[in-house]
This record gives sequence, structure tokens and C-alpha cells, in this order.
Amino acid sequence: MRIAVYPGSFDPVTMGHIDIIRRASAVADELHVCILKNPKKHCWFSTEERLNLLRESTAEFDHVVIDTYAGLLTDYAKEIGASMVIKGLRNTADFEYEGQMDYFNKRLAPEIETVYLISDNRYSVLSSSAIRELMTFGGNLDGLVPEPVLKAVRQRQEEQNN
Ligand code: COD
Repeated sequence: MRIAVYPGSFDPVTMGHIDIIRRASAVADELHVCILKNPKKHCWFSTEERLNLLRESTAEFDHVVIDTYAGLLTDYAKEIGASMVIKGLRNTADFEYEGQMDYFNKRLAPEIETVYLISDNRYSVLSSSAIRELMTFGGNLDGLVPEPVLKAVRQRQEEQNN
């Protein structure tokens, strides 16, 4: 059984993430999409909200498990018996960053292979940080994030306006 982990912050999940989840779930028997907690990073959506948004946004995919973990990616991968880590690559900045992560992950768990999926052209400039900026100034998010995220953003904007 081929178990894979797709780690990230998913703050919030975007259509770029969803595309990677769709493609990775087609090549893994079980795909764990894992929100890795970074104590240094302040997230816009709480862990609970991000878990729910990921669950709702990936309900159509088989063999996808949504999870969260506070610790090293390789420890989580070992705990669930994963043989693969999935990463999305948008540009050379992602490539450089992932090269460094790969060095340390290989030291920690040489038996786990990282598989890089090149971003679909439609999503290659899409990031959660751009979405947060659009959210802040009320920009249109149609087609950039899944429907559950659109709803959550609208709800948050209504709460702020009241
Ligand atoms: N298209 C394709 N892929 C995308 C897109 C897009 N539009 N947007 C993001 N992605 C990819 C990213 O490249 C990344 O692979 C993944 O999706 C998650 O993205 P984000 O932005 O939600 O998450 P990040 O980049 O904040 O997450 C960083 C990790 C949590 C993956 C990273 O910090 C990590 O692996 N941490 C583990 C800590 C650890 O074990 N360290 C030890 C080694 S130093």
C-alpha cells in the first residue's frame, strides 16, 4: 500500500493545492494532507478552521485523509507508514526552498522519497498569501479558492462589517 503525505500550511487551501491533491491522490493508495503546525507562523485561519475547510474542499476525492501534526514532517510520515512526500512546485523560488528541505528530510528519513508535482499553469502564481491579501481588501476570489473557502471568507467579512 502506497501512503503519501502532502504537507502545508493551507492558510487557506487554494485551487493550486486542490489540483495537487487531485493529482497526488491518483498515484497514491492513501494521501494524507497534513497541516503542519509552525509555532513561529501566525495563521489567518485557526487549525480547526483549516482542517474543516480542507475536509469540505476534498470531500469528492477517494483515499484522502485530512490531518494535523506538530513536529517534523519525517516523524509524521514515519508514524503513518508513508513512503512518499508530495510537494507542489510553482517557480524557481519553490525549487530552491524545496532543495534545502529535501537535504534535511533525506538525512532524517532516507527511505522516504519526495515527489514534486509541477503546478498547473492556471495556478502557478497562486499562493495562500496572495489570497490573504485579496481577502484583506475585499478582492474577488472566484476560481482561486474552493467554494467552502469562499463561504468562510464572506462570513468573516460580514462579521467584520457588523
Ligand atoms: N500550485 C502548486 N503547488 C502549490 C501551490 C500552487 N498554486 N501553492 C502552494 N503549493 C505547494 C507548495 O509549494 C507546498 O509544497 C505545498 O503546496 C503547501 O503550500 P503552503 O503554502 O500551504 O504551505 P507552506 O509552504 O507554508 O508549508 C511549508 C511546509 C509545512 C510544507 C514546510 O515548512 C515543511 O515541510 N515543514 C516541515 C518542518 C520540518 O520537518 N523540518 C525539517 C526539515 S528542515
